[in-house]
Amino acid sequence: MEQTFLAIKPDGVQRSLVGDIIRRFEVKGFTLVGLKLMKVSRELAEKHYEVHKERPFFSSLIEFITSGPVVAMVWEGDGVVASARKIIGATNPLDAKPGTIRGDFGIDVGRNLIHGSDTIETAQREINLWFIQAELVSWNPAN
Ligand code: IDP
Ligand code: MG
Repeated sequence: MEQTFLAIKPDGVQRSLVGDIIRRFEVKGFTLVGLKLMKVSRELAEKHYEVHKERPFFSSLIEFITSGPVVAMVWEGDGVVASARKIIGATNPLDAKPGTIRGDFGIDVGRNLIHGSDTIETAQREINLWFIQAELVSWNPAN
């Protein structure tokens, strides 16, 4: 079954949006299989954002993601990687459509509330980086 990695960033936690954000993926019909609140180490943050290490915003991105608690999650379902990206919205919240998480709650690209894996391959890499297998729960939703 297809899985994606999502992380509510420190701004989402600080602004008490955890419940609202999780709810959007639940009511859409995806299945939550991993969930933890954690303070992210610099090492994990740098590995997670490795592809951006030459970008000018890299150090501020690492500073921010390690600044407070993050809610790390794995969600499962057919097409979940691309669908979650649609639910999240464009990287810059000013470009994100109303109805998306970033479109509804943000105005700043450096405070865009949530991370979502961009491809199935990236999702597998990120799930393995953030979770150990024993932290993931395989279950069949009754509905
Ligand atoms: P994504 O989160 O929509 O996949 P990426 O291009 O992978 O966007 O960038 C990773 C994160 O880096 C973004 O979510 C955002 O927090 C930050 N970021 C991206 N572009 C900029 C920028 O131009 N200025 C500041 N931060 C940026
Ligand atoms: Mg990305």
